[in-house]
Amino acid sequence: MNQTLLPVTEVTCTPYDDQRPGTAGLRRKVAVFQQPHYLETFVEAVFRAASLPAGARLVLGGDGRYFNDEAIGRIAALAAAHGVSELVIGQHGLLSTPVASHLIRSRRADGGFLLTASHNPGGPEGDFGIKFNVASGAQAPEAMTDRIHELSRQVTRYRVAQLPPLDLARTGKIGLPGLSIEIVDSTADYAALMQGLFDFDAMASAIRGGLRLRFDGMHGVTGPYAKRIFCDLLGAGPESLLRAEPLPDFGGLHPDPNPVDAAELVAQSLAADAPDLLAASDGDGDRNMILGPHSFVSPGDSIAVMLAHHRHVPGYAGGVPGVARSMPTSRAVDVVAEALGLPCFETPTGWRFFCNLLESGRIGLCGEESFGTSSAHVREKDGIWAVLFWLNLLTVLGQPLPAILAAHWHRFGRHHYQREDYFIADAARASELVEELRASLPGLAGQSVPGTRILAADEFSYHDPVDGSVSDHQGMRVLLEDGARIVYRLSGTGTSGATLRVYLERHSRQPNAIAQPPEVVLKDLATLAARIARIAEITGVHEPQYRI
Ligand code: G16
Repeated sequence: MNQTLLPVTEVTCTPYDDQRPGTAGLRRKVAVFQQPHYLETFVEAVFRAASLPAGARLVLGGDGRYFNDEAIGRIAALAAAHGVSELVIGQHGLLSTPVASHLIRSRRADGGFLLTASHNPGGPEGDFGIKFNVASGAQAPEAMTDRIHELSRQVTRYRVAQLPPLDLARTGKIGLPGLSIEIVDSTADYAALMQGLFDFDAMASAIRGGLRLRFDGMHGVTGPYAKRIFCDLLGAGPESLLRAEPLPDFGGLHPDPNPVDAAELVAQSLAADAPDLLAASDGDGDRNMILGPHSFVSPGDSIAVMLAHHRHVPGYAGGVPGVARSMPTSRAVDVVAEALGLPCFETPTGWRFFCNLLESGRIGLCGEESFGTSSAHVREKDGIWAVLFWLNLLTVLGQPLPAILAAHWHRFGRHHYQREDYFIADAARASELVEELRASLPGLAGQSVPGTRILAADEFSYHDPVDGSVSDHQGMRVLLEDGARIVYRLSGTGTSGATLRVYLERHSRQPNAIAQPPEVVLKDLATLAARIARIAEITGVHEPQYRI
């Protein structure tokens, strides 16, 4: 018997040439996505590259930024025309990135579209993005994103089904010919996942006993999840949440949880009556920043402390098989892994590189300098998970956050760390800098520099131990004889110009040095890094736009 299907229209178009996904999906200005057929061309290329089974099930949602809901309707129309038979969509079009990954896994979906430009600004003048995650919940691997780009240049026609307008506010099922759409309130699913990992009774009791939490949602997607978990389930008061209402333009702010963009929270951490734990998450809920009274936990320290104490947290009490960090991330976690006798993997920047390691059971925790941390519970980084991990640690260790950090540094030494971001409006200048630096690498080893010598200089290449793939040109590193390290790479998440990231790191074991702030300990390294790469001469940019 023939099944009745939605009417489908074929549309002809001219392909675009610029749809190569970056570090995490395709990110462009909203105006670029609003060009005729731009979104459809990319999504069509994803469908062609993904080769989904007939009657596939997909998850669909985003961080609520401007253009989110319109994109959901248009992607749903393409999906139906491609024979997708089930769509799971977040209520109000909202799904945080880790929750989308979780839903893909828990609903046994064949993949999902995540509509986000993460921490990039939103609104009509801001950025938009589309990311495709595969059936494991992981971001599409590099071979697939290369294929998507190749196919996007060949799309001259696509098909769309005619769907009625979707009411994304109302949860429940919408039955259409050949297509079932389920609008889900994902906060319950996510809270249940977190309850399986953390000791909610102990955390609630600590909050009842006076532990004070402050969470800044930065008007991104995490507000509803934070309210459900921190307030409804753990009993924190409403004053614990800041900017917890998702807004399409993030209130005009840059929703990036770092000390510069979340300066207000940092100021609260420095007040005399600072809460015990302060944290922020980004637009799509995958990044996190952790603070305590007069303390900032750098992302590299965060994953290191988590690893050192993971057996105290119920979901990790059985231990983890290993850990991973991206190459530019501080090596603080390596020192802990070595002490625990665990393997520590070094991957390129980009969460997708952790996913094979997670999927094959080689690692149980991973983290990145860009304020991302997570575990094998999903295949994305997870902001609220990181906050709960720290809250659980404060509860079981019974020590204030600054004391936990100080004890960690006392035992393992401190990896002073800083990232400098140089915004270079003319991307050609940035490419020139990279080419020149690459050419200079072989001659750097052995050169004397103030106070020490360059031990080695190379370009990072990753050999994936699971699928054997090789990823070249993943950042240039300069190692000094005193153990300090400089790393250079270009950002893959921006939407205009180029951003050169310079990562500085020095490991200190002496109490005097440990007590110093990173900007003091790393000052000479910053000067050396700028000199080696001839940043000012080649680009005309003399100062970083950000020091994080
Ligand atoms: C993405 C990736 C991360 C990466 C970060 C920074 O994060 O998922 O793995 O570390 O970009 O990338 P870049 O240095 O190339 O700008 P998000 O939170 O933006 O999705």
